[in-house]
Amino acid sequence: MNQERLSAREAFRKLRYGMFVHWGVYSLLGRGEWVMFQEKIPVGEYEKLPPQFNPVKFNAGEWLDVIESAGMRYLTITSKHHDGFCMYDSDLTDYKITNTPFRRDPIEELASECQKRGIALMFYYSPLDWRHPDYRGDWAAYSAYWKGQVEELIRKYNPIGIWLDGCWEPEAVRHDIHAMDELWKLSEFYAQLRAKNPGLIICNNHHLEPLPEEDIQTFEQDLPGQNKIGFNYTMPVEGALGETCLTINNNWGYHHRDFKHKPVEEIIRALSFCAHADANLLLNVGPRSDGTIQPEHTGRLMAVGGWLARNGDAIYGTRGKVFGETPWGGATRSESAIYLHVWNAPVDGWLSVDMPGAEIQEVTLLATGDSLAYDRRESRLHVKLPSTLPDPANSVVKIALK
Ligand code: H79
Repeated sequence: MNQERLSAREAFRKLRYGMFVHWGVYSLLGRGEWVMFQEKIPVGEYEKLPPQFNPVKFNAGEWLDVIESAGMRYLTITSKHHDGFCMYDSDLTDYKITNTPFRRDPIEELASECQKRGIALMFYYSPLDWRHPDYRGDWAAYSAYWKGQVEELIRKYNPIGIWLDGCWEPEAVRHDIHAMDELWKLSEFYAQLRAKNPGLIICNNHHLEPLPEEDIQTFEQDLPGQNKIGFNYTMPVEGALGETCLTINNNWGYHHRDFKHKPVEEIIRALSFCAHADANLLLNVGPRSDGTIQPEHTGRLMAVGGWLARNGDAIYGTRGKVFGETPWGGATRSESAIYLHVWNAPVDGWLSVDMPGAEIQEVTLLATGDSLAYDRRESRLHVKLPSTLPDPANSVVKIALK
């Protein structure tokens, strides 16, 4: 693996927590990003949406304010979803946001704001396309189209990487990474991208084992290794960056009747579980058609940001896979400390972990800095928790090492 790619992967892993944004003309209908498919809306009907799209309240600076106060370190946004509509100023199609009444290019505005603030930017791009006539016709022409768009996105907006979604068609390639690679010519394309951008991060949400040229293994609506919903076909593999993507309610794109917003506590648990499993969390919001993020979501994001302001040392830049399962929680580590993430405090107040060898300097509660009593017996470390913990979602114990 080339040096640029190695350092880019290290840098991506250190970010640990990002915002996923699903935003497109489907937000006008407010029934999720699959509305065209689910409600069998004909292309001609769906095409009436772009002329109504005018998100006058969109403000890239305000989105970045939310990202920063949420403690998120990167943004992955839909440049084109399965409906085929481009949210950026593409030279390869007229079906794009700069041809709506809005006229502006929000991707360009976000890219420049991210650059200003040091927030990394990735693009979601769907190679699957429900509208492009060549998709079910001239495969060579369609391949040139989608690959040209991905190259264009990289050239124009300089993202750290690309997040592809939807190479699972046709059914025959869905469970077979080699057949998928053969039909979509993925490996060949990745090599072309890397020839120009050696440090590009490549992600494909196919739910199969990552190809050698892919950097990220995704877990969609799933914590790493849990496979609760049945379409993340692989267990976490060595040598890939892990990334879980979750919706903040039950939809990716804006849904006006989805009130199942995840509690703050659940988001904190998901984030710390991912870090414990050595994976990133990409948490999604679906902004409304006026360009704003709903307050039910910004409020929750701020609260998680508050927890991160106190406990970020146990998340950013850490590595996971420190211990196996414990009854009380998980763990992460940095060069000089091990962090115990307490999700279910033991009733007797004693945490117990394997700690052979390591010389301990001090054991504290990360959020308050209060010292904790501990006891070492053989290769085990026992830490006494206080009777009231600083945070019901996750109180972190910091074991500073010598
Ligand atoms: O962009 C988001 C989803 O739209 C996309 N990936 C994430 C990041 C995605 N496309 N397909 N899938 C995920 C899996 C397929 C789910 C489906 Fe369904 C079940 C398609 C039809 C039935 C979900 C439920 C969508 C429509 C109904």
